[in-house]
Amino acid sequence: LQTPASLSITSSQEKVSMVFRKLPGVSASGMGLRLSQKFVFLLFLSGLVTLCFGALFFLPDSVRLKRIFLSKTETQPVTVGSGSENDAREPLKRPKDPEPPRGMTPARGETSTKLKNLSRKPTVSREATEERLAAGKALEDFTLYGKFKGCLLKPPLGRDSGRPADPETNERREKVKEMMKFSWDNYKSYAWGKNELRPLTRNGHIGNMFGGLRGASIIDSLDTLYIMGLMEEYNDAKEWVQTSLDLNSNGEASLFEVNIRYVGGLLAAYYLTGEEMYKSKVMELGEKLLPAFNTPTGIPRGVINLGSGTSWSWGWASAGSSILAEFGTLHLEFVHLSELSRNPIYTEKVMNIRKLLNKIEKPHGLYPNFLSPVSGNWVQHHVSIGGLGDSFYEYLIKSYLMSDKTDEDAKKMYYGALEAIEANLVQKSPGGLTYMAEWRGGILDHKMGHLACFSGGMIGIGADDGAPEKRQHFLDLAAEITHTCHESYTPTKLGPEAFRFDGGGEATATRLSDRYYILRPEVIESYMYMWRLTHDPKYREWGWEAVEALEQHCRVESGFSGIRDVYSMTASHDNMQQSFFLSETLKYLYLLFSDDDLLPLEDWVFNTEAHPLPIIRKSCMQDEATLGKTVSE
Ligand code: DMJ
Repeated sequence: LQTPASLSITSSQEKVSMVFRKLPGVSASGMGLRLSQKFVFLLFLSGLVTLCFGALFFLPDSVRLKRIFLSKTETQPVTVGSGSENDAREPLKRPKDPEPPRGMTPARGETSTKLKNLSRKPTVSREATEERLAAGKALEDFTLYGKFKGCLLKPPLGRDSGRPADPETNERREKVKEMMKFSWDNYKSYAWGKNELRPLTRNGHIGNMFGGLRGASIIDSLDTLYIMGLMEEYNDAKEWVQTSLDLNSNGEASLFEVNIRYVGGLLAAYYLTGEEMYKSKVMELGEKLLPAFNTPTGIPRGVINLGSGTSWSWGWASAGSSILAEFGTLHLEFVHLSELSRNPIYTEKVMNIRKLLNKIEKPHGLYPNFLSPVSGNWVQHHVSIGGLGDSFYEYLIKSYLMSDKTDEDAKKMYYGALEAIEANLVQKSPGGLTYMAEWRGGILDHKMGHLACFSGGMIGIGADDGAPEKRQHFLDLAAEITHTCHESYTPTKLGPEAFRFDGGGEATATRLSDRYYILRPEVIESYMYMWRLTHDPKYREWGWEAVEALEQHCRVESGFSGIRDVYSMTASHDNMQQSFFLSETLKYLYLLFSDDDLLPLEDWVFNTEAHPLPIIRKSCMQDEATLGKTVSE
């Protein structure tokens, strides 16, 4: 059987023999044989040459043969510039790595990113130029961070990370560290990347406060893990921020919550570690918050869509108003955003709020909780040192302290507000307890929220800068408020959400709906400040009571949970481990049992979520000599 292919071969062989038949003296078959031998030989030779040439590429650059056969550009050292012949022959020298400013060591055994970047080899391509620019920026960042470090009076972590000499105190501190590790490990096992852990159902909670941002517990824990020396856990947290914190969310966020937890948490992580990654993340986030200020008065609204920038007021806030504790709790973080970005816009935004509040008439010198972002007028006359008002007052005194005591307006506003509070809100109960009532258009509501218990610490840290004749009085007032809040912690030794001083009650929750405790920090926060200010051992004892109570009533198999009734010895858990438990409650307890040189108050202020921000020493930062300065570790 003949296939069409075999037919075609036969026909071409016939064509060749027809050609060879025309050459005289050579038989067609003999001539074809010799030609095909030559052809095979030539093929072999050319293959050999190709192989040898190819092999040249595998020789080391120093072999002469290689330099002869291969072009110069591939083997010569890279050169830059159009200088003299001599210059051209010089291999490009690596720019000398800048010496780290004295006193600036990479964070806790890590090589910081900026140092790694600075030591990378440059090339002459476009990438090289970009790399050089990046290196220049890294150097600038490095310098900025070095300057900030040089302006601290003391090392942030103290002589020995705040380890107390007294063995019992140290044991207590270790216990708090164990509680942090336990909370963190369970969050990591069951809720990694979500906002909070639900410890009973062992899953994660996302909620709707952060506009689609995730990992609130991670961001809130960064600095706590770091100061406790839980480095493995800190590194997991850092890696998550680096690889998984997605700021391109498109949801509705509380401007206040995102600011105090995310902006505050990232800023603190940057200042403690010098990791540029935190800085660039917080810059990106800060920009997304700016559209909230686009209102007729510049007073931001409470809710912002992080994607579109559209903002609006909370549905529950009367007549589309903004909340004092929300727009009044941006100052510390925004001033630091301006510091780091060298862009004044953030400071301008919060200064504008300050200006309006300063100008507007205040009933009896008090600041009501609701203000219209459109008209700039108060909407209701409800005044409270607790929820809706609280951290506005806190940020006044802390703005003054954070400015290295140069922000005189903040100081004036703070002491003015405190005077009005004392005149109108501060009360003594029949049993002799000092408390802060709430004020509704002149009528007092004799109730104090757990949130208002932060005010013991606030009045304490501001005591020393008040008028000389008032200093002792302020310190006494701070101690009295803290004492009242401690009194509310009974019988479980945990405190209710709100307690009253009327109807025969003394710091007692009379309504069932006020009896819950959601792992809040405020009372413990005041213990910490009062300990630092007075060293009265009772504050450490009270803190230890709280640790034991948390262990007994809030610790469950897979984390810590809030409870529904602080008056019941059989706990009913709310199944939520709040992120502020990791950021604030456990941090303040840890600081309470540490030496005062861990995050010393001479250098740091804590934002309202307990994230430490450094005091800005403007004149020191501008001083050329600062970079070489150091504080002894
Ligand atoms: C925290 O998020 C902050 O302290 C805020 O200022 C008020 N409430 C919680 C903790 O209770």
